[in-house]
Amino acid sequence: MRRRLWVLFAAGLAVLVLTSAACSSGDDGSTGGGATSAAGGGETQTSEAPTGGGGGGGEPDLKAEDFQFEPTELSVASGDTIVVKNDAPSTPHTFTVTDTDIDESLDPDAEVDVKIDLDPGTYDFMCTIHPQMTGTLTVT
Ligand SMILES: [Cu+2]
Repeated sequence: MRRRLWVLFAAGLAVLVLTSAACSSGDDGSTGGGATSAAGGGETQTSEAPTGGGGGGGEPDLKAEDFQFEPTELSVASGDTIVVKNDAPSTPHTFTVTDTDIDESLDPDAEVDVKIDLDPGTYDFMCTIHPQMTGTLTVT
């Protein structure tokens, strides 16, 4: 009887030691996990940014700068909202999608959200103030 108690006690101790060891290694693990998920979050943000600008902040989907659009070829899902930024410090531009209702004024150094409410297809866009600023919008 006495021996059995001692065995139980020893077993309990072993469990305690194992548990605390597991806990501390679990802490290490979660620290590593945090770093991993932070990196993962970064990757997620990067992959979201070109897609839609839904979260706000970050890079605009389209920029007007140096009297040209960047990029000049843009692909957007129908119904998505894109962020268009005028990077010029003092020159107004427009984001005008030819033969559609989309005709946004872009004040200098400002950005606007533009909902792409267009059927899938390929559209030309331009700045009506500087008609040499053109690009191609593909709606999917
Ligand atoms: Cu312009």
